[in-house]
Amino acid sequence: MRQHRTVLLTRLLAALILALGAGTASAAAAPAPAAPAAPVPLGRVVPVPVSVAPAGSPYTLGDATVIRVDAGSPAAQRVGEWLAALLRPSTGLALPVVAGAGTDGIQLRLGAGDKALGTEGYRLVSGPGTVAVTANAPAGLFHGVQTLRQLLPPSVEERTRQSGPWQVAGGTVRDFPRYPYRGAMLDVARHFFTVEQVKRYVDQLALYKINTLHLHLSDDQGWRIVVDSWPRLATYGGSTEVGGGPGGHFSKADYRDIVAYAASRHMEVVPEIDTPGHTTAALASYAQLNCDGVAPPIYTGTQVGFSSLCVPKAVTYSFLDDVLRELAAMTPGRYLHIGGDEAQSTTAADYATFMGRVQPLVTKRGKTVMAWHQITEARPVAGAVAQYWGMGGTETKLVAAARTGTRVVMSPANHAYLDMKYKAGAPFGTEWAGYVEVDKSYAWDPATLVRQLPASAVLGVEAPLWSETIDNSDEIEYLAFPRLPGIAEIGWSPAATHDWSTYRTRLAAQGPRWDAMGIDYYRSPLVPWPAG
Ligand code: IFG
Repeated sequence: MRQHRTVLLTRLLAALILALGAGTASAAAAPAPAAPAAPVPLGRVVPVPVSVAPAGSPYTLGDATVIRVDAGSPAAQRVGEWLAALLRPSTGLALPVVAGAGTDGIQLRLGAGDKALGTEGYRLVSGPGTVAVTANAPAGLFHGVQTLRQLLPPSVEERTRQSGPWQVAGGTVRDFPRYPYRGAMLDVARHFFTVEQVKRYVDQLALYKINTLHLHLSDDQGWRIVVDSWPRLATYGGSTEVGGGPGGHFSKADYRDIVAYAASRHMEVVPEIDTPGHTTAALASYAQLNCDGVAPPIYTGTQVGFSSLCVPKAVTYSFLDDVLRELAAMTPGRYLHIGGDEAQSTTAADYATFMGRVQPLVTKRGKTVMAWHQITEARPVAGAVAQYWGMGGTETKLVAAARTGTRVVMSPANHAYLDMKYKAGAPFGTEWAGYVEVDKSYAWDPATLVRQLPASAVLGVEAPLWSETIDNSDEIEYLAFPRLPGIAEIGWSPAATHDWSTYRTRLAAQGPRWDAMGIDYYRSPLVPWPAG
């Protein structure tokens, strides 16, 4: 009996659902008009701006939109052309770049009359008739344009025609960086990366207002830059890499190409020749550089700390003088990085002697010494920059050096090393500094990371990507995204804005943009990525 009643009830329920379904079906016949996609909210930008004041209606790009730049500023013109090249394919709009007056369209204006913006800050004002980016210098225009880019739909990153509307939310953004040095390092020594692969990474860094590209050009496994006075460094020292692959090297023209490309994205290149350790590729290229006069084979493994230039030999310093002379001549940037890390095969006394003799080879050419923070075991010259790669806590020698003028770039290995695995078993990366999921890479403050370090000594931040375990762009992108944007935010945005719970939603909104850019990112389960 129960069975029978159940069947009846089920049938009745089914009939009821059908009837209702039919009812709603008729209602669905007249679908509500699709609401126009709301523009990206003004504050949904990475790095988060200093101040955001939503107001009024959005600016809508259209056929008549012109990109207006100040007359007489080639640099502003180049920012306009860069923006036009980004927007034309996806919007299908002409977007002519016009020098001169005009108060409509997309305006890129210098002379912001707001000193607090510095050279990299900007103001963006968006409303129905115009969206205007104003800055004190072209770099500020370029960074303001990255914000404008992020306020447009992610589909603007596509290289084929997309449907709009192309709107920029109404209101005002006022923005400028917390730190002047916001860097990313690419290790082209363990595995070699081509000029094109470096340029692709530069373009991805520019979206997050990174302004410094540090290239790790030499190590035990490879020497990656031509030095005319020591030609075997590149031809032999660059002939392999971790795992024994073909390696490679940059010609001087390649290096100049990278420097110019980075500069066009308002990024300064910092070249690193790691010394006195991490030098097997050089020692293998020239027997006379070795204390015993015997050249070792180039190393294709991943151990560290076993090599050293020969500190007592005079040839070591004429070698480095030649290398640093040629490097300085093709580096418009302020810094030459001389490494200094993991010199476990150099005695402390020799290390101090070595650093005392090598730093002047940098400063006499008008360049600033940069080195890993172990240089504070020796005596950094005045104005030197120590790059901190510890894990926070107490660093007495670093603090002492900072108190006498050494500035510090923060690259804590347990937060900012992009070659740390996300989690156990993840592909690519290493784990000596622990696993670093995206929340951990965001969870630090450069001003308080090292106890007693004067906050005023912190020049900025840098995210190193060591390449023992990667050798192509997809793998760079898997490790760099989604962690790099958070480190860029730590370098740019006010400390008061630092909050994982709000950051993670802004980060999630970057996912569709990376999809459109073809960035092969790690979809961390900690981020509420949009569906679809
Ligand atoms: N430490 C070494 C790097 C690289 C890295 C990998 C520094 C300064 C471990 N030195 O980091 O050469 O091997 O995570």
